[in-house]
Amino acid sequence: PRNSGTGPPATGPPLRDCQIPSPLLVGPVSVKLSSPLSLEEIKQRNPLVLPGGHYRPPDCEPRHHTAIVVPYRNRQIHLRALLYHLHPFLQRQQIHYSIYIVQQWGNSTFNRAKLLNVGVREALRDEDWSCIFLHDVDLLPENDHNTYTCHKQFPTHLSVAMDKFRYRLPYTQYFGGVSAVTPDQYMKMNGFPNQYWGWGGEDDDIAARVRLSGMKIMRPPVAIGHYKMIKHKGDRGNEQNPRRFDLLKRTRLNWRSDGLNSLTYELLSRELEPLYTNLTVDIGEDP
Ligand code: UDH
Ligand code: NGS
Repeated sequence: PRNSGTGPPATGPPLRDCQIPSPLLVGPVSVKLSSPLSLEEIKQRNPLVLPGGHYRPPDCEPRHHTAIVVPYRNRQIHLRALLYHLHPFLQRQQIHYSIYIVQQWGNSTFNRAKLLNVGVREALRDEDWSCIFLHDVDLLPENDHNTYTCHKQFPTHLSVAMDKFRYRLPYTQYFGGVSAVTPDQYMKMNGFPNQYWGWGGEDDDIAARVRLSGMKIMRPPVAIGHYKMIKHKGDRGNEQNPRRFDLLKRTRLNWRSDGLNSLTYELLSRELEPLYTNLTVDIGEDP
């Protein structure tokens, strides 16, 4: 297998385990949004990141193995801002990680949750990740004590205090933005719905699946779950989904049959870019 694995590097003496918490953490960071650097410049600032956006702490054995999955189409500027912030952020946390950009091919209506399903499946073909992050491209974490690791038992919602919601949850069940699952938790909830084409509701469906599969949602304290959202208008091809309320009424009936076990797609390409793995995928269209 391609698996470079969760074990120590093949050569050299064994490393000591990374410390908890990481001594490199700085706490709150100020997030600059204007004119992100070029990909080339970001690469230069992150010399230890390997092709595909892969990183492993050089001088200790990481305790965490996290895949970051980003649903994506046509958000170049946001992507650069995310990579600029996230690479140093994750390196300060001394995590072994990779960043996967799951790009929806074509012009059919955007489907965030289905892209996330694809990302999870493809990431797990690479490595035995212990944690999978589901990360919107326009959200930048503002405090590195918000660790990008998973809770053993339950899914986690990380973006609990976004600037656009005046640094608090918009509503208790909100699960949008940035969340995380272990492969086991993901399987238990049968992944995410494939049927939400367009904006809205898919995150509420995912939150409902967590509950329906007998789990609950973990969250960091509001004081550290701070995120800045890069402001933007709604995207062409991601108009509000008029069916989202009807779909949400049926989550209880549908979650066992729609999800990971009904996922179909065609992977068109898989490229190891200097700062991320680029998956381009045909996920079909709203029937
Ligand atoms: N995304 C893309 N490209 C698109 C659409 C969505 O990459 O064309 C991804 C991206 O990762 C984004 C995520 O899907 O962060 C969620 O989409 P969003 O940013 O549109 O959703 P959000 O709720 O913002 O964060 C909505 C702003 C417009 C609201 C219009 C409906 N009231
Ligand atoms: C809810 C949506 C969620 C969305 C949240 C925040 O109403 O998908 O608003 O939206 N649920 C439904 O539409 C059923 S936001 O303020 O970010 O545009 O995430």
